[in-house]
Amino acid sequence: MRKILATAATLGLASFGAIVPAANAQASTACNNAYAAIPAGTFVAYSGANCGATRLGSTTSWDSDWGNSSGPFQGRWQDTNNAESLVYKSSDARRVQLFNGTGDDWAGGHTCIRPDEYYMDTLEEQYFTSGVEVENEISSHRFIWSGCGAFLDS
Ligand SMILES: [Ca+2]
Ligand SMILES: [Ca+2]
Repeated sequence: MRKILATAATLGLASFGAIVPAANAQASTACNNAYAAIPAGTFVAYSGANCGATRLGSTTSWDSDWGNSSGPFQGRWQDTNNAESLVYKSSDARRVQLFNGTGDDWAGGHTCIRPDEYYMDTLEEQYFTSGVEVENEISSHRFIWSGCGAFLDS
């Protein structure tokens, strides 16, 4: 469903009402608008569900610690362990690998957002390979060309 909505957004909002369930219209519009607005290759995380609350970071690069004061995600908005929705406007076959922990050893529980997922309007009931729920638990990310132990599933 989310993939259909994202595709609809690229075609224009005129057709939106025909396929969006009323209860989800507002939430889906926010993530679709976010997807439409960002440059290709950009990954964005929000502190709230439905691409709401604070936009924690928007980047085409990696960050091995969302809680420190360097890179696209910093402690300013309490980025680490705060993301509840994501947008990824892929420009190639890379997926964004998301980690529960930090560090450039890129180890521990992780999952990925596929290049054709478009966005995740919630991270509830999504889990890292460690079994930890992804919602409010992402602390680092990078782009990878292949492999990943798990994928977010909308
Ligand atoms: Ca950082
Ligand atoms: Ca949050």
